[in-house]
Amino acid sequence: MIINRRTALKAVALAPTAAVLASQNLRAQPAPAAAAPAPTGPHQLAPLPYATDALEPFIDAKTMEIHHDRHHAAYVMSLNRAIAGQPDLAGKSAQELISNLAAVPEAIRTPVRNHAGGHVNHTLFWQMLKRNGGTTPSGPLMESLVRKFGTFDGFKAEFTRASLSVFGSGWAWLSRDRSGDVLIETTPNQDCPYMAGRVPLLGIDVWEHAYYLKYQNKRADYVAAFFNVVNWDFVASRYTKPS
Ligand code: MN3
Repeated sequence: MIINRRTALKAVALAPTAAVLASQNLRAQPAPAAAAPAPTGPHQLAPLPYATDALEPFIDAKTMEIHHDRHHAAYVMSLNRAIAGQPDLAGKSAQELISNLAAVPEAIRTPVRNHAGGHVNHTLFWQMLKRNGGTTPSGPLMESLVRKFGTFDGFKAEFTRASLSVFGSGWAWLSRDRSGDVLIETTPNQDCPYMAGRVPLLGIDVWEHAYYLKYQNKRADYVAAFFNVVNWDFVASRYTKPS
């Protein structure tokens, strides 16, 4: 067979490349839903306590929408899936589950750790933020911060350093230990200070999904912006609450 240019082009057209096949496969996938289906199980996703654009320009609306409606929703759904068929666990809150992981059967301990941790962390995170936040705390929390870090700016610098030090995905926290002292710590993945018997007061999510759309690789800019939307009344109230 004589192959002229036309038949060669035709042959190419009839034999799609792997890349073309892959892109057709991608197109055949159903588009991801804007929001995960309602969870079936004891754990529920509460709505954001404010509009998705409430924290603009510091945290953008699209990031908040995806972060809450998809990421947080997925933690709730996966937690319900993990504890399905475990009637002993169904009555426990996510906080109770992560505060005593030893009581969770070993076969599901890792998914419970990850997804109950993600549920608790994000439920707190939304409440730790608000429109026109920022400023400084007052009362006993402020006294503790000054005692520990010298000044409020000293605390901010230390918290920022911790946030930037997280390698990979995780969180930085201001926590309260059993003696009532404040401390700054970081956790990997969706681990939470509750897992170590401490009370999380303020946390910053430094997973890339929390800031990449607006800040890309500039995590330091995201951390600096975060301080403009901290709900210090909520954080201070956690410092004085019993548990
Ligand atoms: Mn997150």
